[in-house]
Amino acid sequence: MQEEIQKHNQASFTRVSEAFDFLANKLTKNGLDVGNILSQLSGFQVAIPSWALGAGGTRFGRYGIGGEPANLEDKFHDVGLIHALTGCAGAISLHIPWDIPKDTLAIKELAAANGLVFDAVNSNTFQDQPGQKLSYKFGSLSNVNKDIRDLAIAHNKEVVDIGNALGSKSITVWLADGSNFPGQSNFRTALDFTAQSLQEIYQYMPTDWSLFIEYKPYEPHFYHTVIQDWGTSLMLANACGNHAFTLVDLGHHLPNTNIENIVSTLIYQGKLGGFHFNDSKYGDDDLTVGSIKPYQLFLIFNELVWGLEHNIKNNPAPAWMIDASHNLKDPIEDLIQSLDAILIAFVQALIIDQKALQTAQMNHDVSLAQEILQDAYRTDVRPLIQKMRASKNVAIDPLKTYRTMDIRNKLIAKRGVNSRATGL
Ligand SMILES: [Mn+2]
Repeated sequence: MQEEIQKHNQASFTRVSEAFDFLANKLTKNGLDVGNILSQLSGFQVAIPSWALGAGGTRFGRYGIGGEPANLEDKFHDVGLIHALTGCAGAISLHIPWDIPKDTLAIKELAAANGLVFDAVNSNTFQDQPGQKLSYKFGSLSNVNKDIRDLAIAHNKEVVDIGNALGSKSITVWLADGSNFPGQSNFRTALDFTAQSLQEIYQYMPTDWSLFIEYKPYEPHFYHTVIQDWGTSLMLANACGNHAFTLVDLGHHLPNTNIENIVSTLIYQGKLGGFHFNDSKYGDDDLTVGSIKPYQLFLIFNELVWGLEHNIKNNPAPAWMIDASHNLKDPIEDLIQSLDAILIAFVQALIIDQKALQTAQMNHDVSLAQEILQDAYRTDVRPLIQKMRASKNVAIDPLKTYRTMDIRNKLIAKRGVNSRATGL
């Protein structure tokens, strides 16, 4: 694999070198430390969730892509492949129970062989499992029935145990709990039960673990959601303790929400635990990162970079993950495009002239402040990413290499055209 990637890189070395030198020269003149930017880029790793390697579905249907990974081993292979191509997908995030490892030791070895570590594990109380006696239909951690709450808590504890055996250090809880009709649920009771249930899960975690609480304004329920927004998540995290954090999923906001402002506020409180990347036009569309609102992504990265550089409350390094659904594209191509978009926004944020921006802000120079941000945003930073990739011996142009190597057809030949990813 490595050798073949190198073969494809050969043709691009001169082009990359020239473009990089030109850009690096310009950035250095602007007072930027290009070596530092390259090393930050090189260290940036985004987790791929185990459910992202197959074709996604809509409420109306699902179309397979062919050669999908039908078991956990194949999923590791695919994430390992993306990591070998891009150099920035060095972690996998498991969904339980869709992807319960049968042999922990073997799975750990498989991860290591693919250069992967285990990111946050994800629990699932948004659907009933085969043979489950009590149902989550009317809620899980928030349910009025204590036996159902206990079942959901026990599941989360089991997910912690599985993650712990693998070397994971965090659990992400996303609750589908809510109601569809006024009067169906008592808001406060549901919230109170949720707080108690989360605290029980939190107490169970090893002390070096983190709990990430994900919020979402609506869907699957359409009248009320128990953990509807970042404020509710933050409140619940604070009620748990120091190792509980809010997780921001880009698609989990009402249209036009200022997500960069939320990110800034959470880092200010040291409570931004994790981040789920995707993009959307209307709701939780789960589209390719950067495909619809790349400027918003850049503005979010501006807050992330600045906030973590001025980290007054010691916000830990957030867990980055792509949480998207691939309904039309080859999932591997979609993930490569998402990783590219994330790296581009990250570098663009790194090259913002922060000193000049601060001066403009102090002088109430609104026009100049906008110019400074947009100057960074309009810079083609891809030569920096290509240079980083060339020096890491991964693909300079991952998507092109993936296609030239004809990997999807090879996967189809190996796994079959009807092979379907588990989960979803
Ligand atoms: Mn998510």
